[in-house]
Amino acid sequence: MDYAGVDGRRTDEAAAGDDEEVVEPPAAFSDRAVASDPELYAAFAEEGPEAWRRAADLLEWERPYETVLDDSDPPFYEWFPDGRLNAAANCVDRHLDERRNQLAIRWFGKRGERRSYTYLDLHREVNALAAGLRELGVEEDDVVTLYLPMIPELPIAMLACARIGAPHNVVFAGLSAEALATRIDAADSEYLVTCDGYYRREDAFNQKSKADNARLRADADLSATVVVDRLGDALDVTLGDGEHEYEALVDAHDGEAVEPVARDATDLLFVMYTSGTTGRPKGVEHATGGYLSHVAWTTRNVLDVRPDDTYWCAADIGWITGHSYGVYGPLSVGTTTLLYEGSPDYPDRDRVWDLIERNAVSVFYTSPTAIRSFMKWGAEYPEAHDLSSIRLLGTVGESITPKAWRWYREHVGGGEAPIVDTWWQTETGAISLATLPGVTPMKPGKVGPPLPGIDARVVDEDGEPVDPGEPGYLTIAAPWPGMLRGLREGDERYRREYWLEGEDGWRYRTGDGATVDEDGYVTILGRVDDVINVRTHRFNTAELESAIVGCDGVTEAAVVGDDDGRIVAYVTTRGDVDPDGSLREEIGERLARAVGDVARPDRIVFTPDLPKTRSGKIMRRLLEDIARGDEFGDVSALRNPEVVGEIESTVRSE
Ligand code: 6R9
Repeated sequence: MDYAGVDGRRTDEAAAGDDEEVVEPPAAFSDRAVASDPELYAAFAEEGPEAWRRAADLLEWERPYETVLDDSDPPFYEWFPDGRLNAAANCVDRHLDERRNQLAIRWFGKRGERRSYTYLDLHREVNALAAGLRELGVEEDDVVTLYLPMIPELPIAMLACARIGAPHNVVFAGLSAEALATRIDAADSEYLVTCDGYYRREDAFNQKSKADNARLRADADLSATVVVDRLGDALDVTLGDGEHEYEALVDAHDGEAVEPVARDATDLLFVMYTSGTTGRPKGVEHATGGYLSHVAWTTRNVLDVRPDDTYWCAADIGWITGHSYGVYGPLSVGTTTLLYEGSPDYPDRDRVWDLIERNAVSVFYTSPTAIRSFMKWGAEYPEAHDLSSIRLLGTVGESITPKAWRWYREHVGGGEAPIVDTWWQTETGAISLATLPGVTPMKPGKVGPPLPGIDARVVDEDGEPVDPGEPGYLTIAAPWPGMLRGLREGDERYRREYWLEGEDGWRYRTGDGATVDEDGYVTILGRVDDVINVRTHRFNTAELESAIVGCDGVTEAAVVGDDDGRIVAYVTTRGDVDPDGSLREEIGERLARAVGDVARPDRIVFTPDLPKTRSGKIMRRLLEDIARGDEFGDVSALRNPEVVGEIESTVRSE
């Protein structure tokens, strides 16, 4: 099989922890859980793709689907292909009869501001903006780029696009002008929604000037830009030709009704750029029907969310977790979702717990990176608050250690709440591996078995299942509804990037290494390709490294992530360059420009050479172990084993 190597060391470490602890779902939870039937696993296994009707039937279809899956042309699968629906109508309109005055979105801004939208408010503003976008020329299938921080206008703009059948292309607000320009061009997008700026702690930060720079760089001519006034007088932003004030646009169309456009289930709902195995980000395309079905089903059955919950997914909407579980999941099931613009430690380190208490949040979904910070700050912060409203906790983005798992349960979950460790990817669209919290026992540190209907397998180089405890590649052997429908870069790239044809059919490659235990519980070992996950952001190493190598005097670079979600860059320079000069700063600046502030390395280690295999491949795994302070194996087979000790002592001494 066409994989990079998996190494077994991590497995031994995982096995060395007392990960055999099995935690039963608490009876008080199971009794009321959305998913309470252990037969669900068997039902999905027996029924095959048809079983996913359960998910699709959570939605309202404009034209009911008859076919569940068209798999006549693998790996191009079509879910519910003859059905028609509108995603925004499913997230907004259909809740109006029962709960028009229930809160849909409760927003907390960085300056302590609050704004709340009932489903009726949301309906009104989504309609007005949809009408406004139409007036500016947006038609069905036009891609609209959204470059906004965590303010209500972001989900509203997503839904307004969905309403008129215009796929959105959300670009994380912290990405640079250059990254935005690349994504506008790659998505052939002629429309942009952005804002004047936003607050970073106390300072007003100019987002519009980044958007202006992107506009200058992009090949595409933007037909129209809509600008949200986030900062009022704090920033003086003047609008030029083709630029429109969001508030004026919405006011002008207030009260108008825009009929939701019925989309084929296979029509594009959105594109999301993410890092792949090569330097340029790739545009993952999600189809309307399959994506929304899978997201709604998992929001209910894995996150156990119901309309009367107050639910909080702390992920930024600029990434897939925020799309699926910050917007489409919660709104499709008709719950109240919290949207938080600020940072978890501002004004103080109890901000998250304060928000949970204030809003009686019942389901909280975050990342291990965040949990590690909470642990570091100390249990006194959650303990100072009444968190008894919490019924379920979730985690996503990377492996959680048994220690962090226990801390999270003890100090946030009151020692009682089940935790769902959810594995999935931008490409899978929705949660794919996790326990069903009311049914499946938990094992701290292991994500759990594949969800019902997800045929995930850990296999060796030949595609054969590995023995329990042996490392292998995580693959998915049958299509699932939330799967990407393709890549913006075309069918060939899609096939090459993700699919392998074996004797028993097509296999989706996740790019993750994993082990599986006797009970079918999967432990994720990390990526086996050149992708790193840091602070819940996903980067391609080549993308970052090529930016560093662009600095004058740098000869080579290798980028890894450490245990605390920090970016560590190992850099070699030309002999005549003084690494203690301005180079450190320059590297940070260049990464911020090329990718965004999120990509600034936390640590730069200058070294005379990088450890390489005999074939010249940089040993990133080894560098990662050094950054994490982990033990590493025998290095004698390297071309230059002598550099390892030197790098290690530099890292330790800093
Ligand atoms: C949703 C999201 C995907 C990669 C994935 C894997 C890692 C996600 C995980 C996990 C261990 C979990 N990952 N969930 N690793 N345990 N519960 O994060 O999407 O940004 O595309 O990243 O994240 O390596 O392949 P995305």
